[in-house]
Amino acid sequence: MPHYSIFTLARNALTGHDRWTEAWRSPPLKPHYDVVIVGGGGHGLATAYYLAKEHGITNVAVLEKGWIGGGNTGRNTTIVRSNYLYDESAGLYEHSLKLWEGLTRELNFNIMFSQRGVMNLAHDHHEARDLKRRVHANRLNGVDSEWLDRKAVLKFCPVLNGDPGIRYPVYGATLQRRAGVARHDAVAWGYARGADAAGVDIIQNCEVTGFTIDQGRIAGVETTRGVVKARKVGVVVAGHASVLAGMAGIRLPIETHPLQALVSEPLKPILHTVVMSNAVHAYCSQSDKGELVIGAGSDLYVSYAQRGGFNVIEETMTAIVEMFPIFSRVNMMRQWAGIVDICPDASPIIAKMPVAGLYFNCGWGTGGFKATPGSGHVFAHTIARDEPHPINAPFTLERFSSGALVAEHGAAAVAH
Ligand code: FAD
Ligand code: PYC
Repeated sequence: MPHYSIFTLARNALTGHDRWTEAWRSPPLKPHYDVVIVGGGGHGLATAYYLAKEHGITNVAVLEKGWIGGGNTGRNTTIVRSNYLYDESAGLYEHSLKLWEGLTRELNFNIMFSQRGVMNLAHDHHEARDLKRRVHANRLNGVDSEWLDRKAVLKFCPVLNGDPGIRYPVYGATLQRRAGVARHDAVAWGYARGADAAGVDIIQNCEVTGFTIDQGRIAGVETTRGVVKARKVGVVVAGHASVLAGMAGIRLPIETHPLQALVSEPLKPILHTVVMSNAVHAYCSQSDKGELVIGAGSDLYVSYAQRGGFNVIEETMTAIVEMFPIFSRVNMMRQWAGIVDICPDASPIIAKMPVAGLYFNCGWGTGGFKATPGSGHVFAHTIARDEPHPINAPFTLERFSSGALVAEHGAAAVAH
């Protein structure tokens, strides 16, 4: 029995991190699986979990080139909301939000889901009109959404700068009260533990380097640990989808950009909600550890560097200090970037590919964390039944030739 310090026990109790995450080691790789999932982020692990739980498919391997949850799942700012404009997106993200609401109980793992509300600020009349339109669209889709005028915004979040003379004064905001934040790595660990318990093999340090395709049908994957045969392969590798698709001879309409975030030193509780602003390209919340979690706009250039440009952070901090002058003397502790896959319509692809038995789930861009449970749920359905779930049916690859886009750019409320 290993010895645990009081600090470890306290952290485990607070974060849901338990002995499983410390004691667990990758099992040996088998030569053949019914399904191989490439990518051990939250989406890949959730897919494996639902394949086992909802479809009884347990001869499954999740192959991860690094460590589970070490990609965008462990690098994001954890905002969970479903206030998207279009019916297709509202259906997808609301499905996910409903799963979030029961996830700690479902996984018996504290994912620290905190429905503290997400506000999207409007700084002028035009933004207000746009955001009000979204409130109405959300309500028509059964998604909770409210419009707050300037006075109500400042009452709800008094640390915001209420000075009407600043560059971007607060004009009003939308508020989704059921939205909030969760603990990012706990989501990966919770799904991993659930999948592992159902018999799924989770293999870390195993990079997929190619696909075996036999007469137009997937037959397996090539990896840094040898060839693995599989009847079906699901690929969920945020930031690297076009690289993997290229290995199968498929061209995806995706661009890859760094997206940055940073956290401050821990503070006593000061910000009880999530505040986002499209216009100033910044957003902020406070983690349960007390750190301010601050996100930036995405870097404009295409890159795979998990670092990002300094100019973006400078602009973000200028915006944050203007929005919250009270934070102007807080020290920033850590900064990083993740690599996000962006589709031209800012919506994901969750679909069958032209190679039989091959499925891709990608293109979540800057907003896929919130989708983790819903994405895994519908992707498992798509793989198990070889046809989309009604919720992901619109999110095809063909929409880029048919024109049936789900154009969420600007409507997704993200400051990128
Ligand atoms: P990942 O967690 O990246 O998992 C993919 C995995 O695939 C990685 O672990 C990687 O190592 C692995 N992989 C890659 N290539 C291979 C290979 N060849 N073989 C095997 N494995 C491979 N979304 C929100 O909803 N809310 C937010 O607040 C938010 N904030 C963000 C802030 C930042 C700074 C960033 C970078 C992203 C943010 N996102 C947010 C987006 C969100 O993080 C992602 O959309 C989501 O986490 C993607 O999850 P995933 O499981 O698909 O990807
Ligand atoms: O989709 O809400 C979001 C988001 C916030 C920060 C990055 N993405």
